[in-house]
Amino acid sequence: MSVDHELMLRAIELAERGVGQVEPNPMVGCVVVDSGGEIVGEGWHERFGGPHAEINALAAAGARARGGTLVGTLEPCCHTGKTGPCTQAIIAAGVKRVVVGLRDPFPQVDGGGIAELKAAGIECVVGVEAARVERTMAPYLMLVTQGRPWVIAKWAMTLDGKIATHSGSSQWISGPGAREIVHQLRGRVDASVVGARTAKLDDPRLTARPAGSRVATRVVVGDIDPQSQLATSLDQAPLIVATTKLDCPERYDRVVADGGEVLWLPLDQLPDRAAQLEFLLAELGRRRMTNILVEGGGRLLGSLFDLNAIDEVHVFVAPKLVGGINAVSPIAGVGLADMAAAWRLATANWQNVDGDLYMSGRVDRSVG
Ligand code: AOF
Ligand code: ZN
Repeated sequence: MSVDHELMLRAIELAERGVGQVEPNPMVGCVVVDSGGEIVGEGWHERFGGPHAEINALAAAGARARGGTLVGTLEPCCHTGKTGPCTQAIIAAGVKRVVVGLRDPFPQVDGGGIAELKAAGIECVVGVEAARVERTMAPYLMLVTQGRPWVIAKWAMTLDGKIATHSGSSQWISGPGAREIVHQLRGRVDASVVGARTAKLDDPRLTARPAGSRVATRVVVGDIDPQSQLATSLDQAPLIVATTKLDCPERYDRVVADGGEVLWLPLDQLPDRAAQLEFLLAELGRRRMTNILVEGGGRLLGSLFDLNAIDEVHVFVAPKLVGGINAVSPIAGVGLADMAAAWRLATANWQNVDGDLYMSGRVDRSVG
C-alpha cells in the first residue's frame, strides 16, 4: 500500500471521531506530513460550526507544513461558510501537494477547491481510497446530492421473522443489550421515526436513554393519541406528527401548545403513501437532517423499502418462535418478486448481544 493510501486510512480514522457531532456537515479527517514524510499534524472536523479538519491539522503542524503534503478525506472548501476557506489556509501554509479522498459535491465547492489549489501551483491527487471515504460520508452525500436523510432501519424479530405476535404484543423480543444499542443509535441521529400503528401498540417514548451527542426529533407518520407517551413527553425531545388527517385538528391543540409540531402531508397533492413518504423525507432533508432511524412498524418500513429508501439496517434476531400468519414481519409493502434481485448488506457485521444475533450494515441495492 502506498504512503498516500496509508495516510488516507489514518485521515478516515480521524474523521470518524466526529460522528454525531458534525452533522449536517460531513465527517472529515486530515493529516499533514513534512517534506521528509513525517507526520507533523493531524486534525478532524470536531463539531458543527467549528474549524474544518484542514485548519486543525495545519494548526498542529505549524511552520512544518511548508513544503509538505496535506492528506484529507474531502476536497478542501473554497467558500466562506461558518469558517474561512480551507484552500486559502493551505496555500498560505506553503503546502506543496494535496491528496484528496473525495470531491465535495456541496454546490459552493464541487471541484472549485481543487481548481483553486491547482491554480496556486499545488499538485493535487484526487480519489485516493475514495470508496472507503465514501462510506464514512454516505449520509452527508445522500443529503447533499438527493436532498433526503440517510435512512437507518432498526427492528427486533423472532427467529421466525415476526416483530409482534398476532395480537400485537411485542415487548420484549430482544434482550437488554439490544435495547442499549438502540438507545446509542437514537443518541446520534436527527430523528427517530415510527408509524402510527407502532406508536399506538407500543406507546414508545423514542428518546435516547442515556442521552447521546444529539437530541433526535421524534416523528410519527400518521395520527397519534394526544395522551400517548410521545405526545406527553415534549419536555424531553421535539415531536413531529406527520399526518394527512385534517379532521378535528384541535385534538392536537395541547400537543402544539407544548411545542409539538403537526406537519400536514397535503393529501390532495399526494396520491399515495409512497408520495407522502417522499414528501416527508424531502421535508426532513430541507431541515438538514442527515440520519434518521426508522423503528417500524412493518408497514412503514415496507413503504420505505418499496421506495428504495432504506440505506442501512440494524437487526436483532431473538432465539424465539411465535408463529402466526397474521403476525407482522419487519418489512411489509409490496416487496420484490425475484429472489435474485434481493437487497444485500454490503458489509454485514454479526455479533452475539446477550444471546440475540445482532446483524447490521449498509444496504447495497445494486447487487442481487
Ligand atoms: C472542508 N473541511 O473539515 C469540512 C468541510 O458551514 P461550514 O463552514 O462548516 O461549511 C460546511 C461545508 O463545508 C460542508 O457542506 C462541506 O461542503 C464543507 N465541509 N470542508 O474543507 C472540513 N467539514
Ligand atoms: Zn474547509
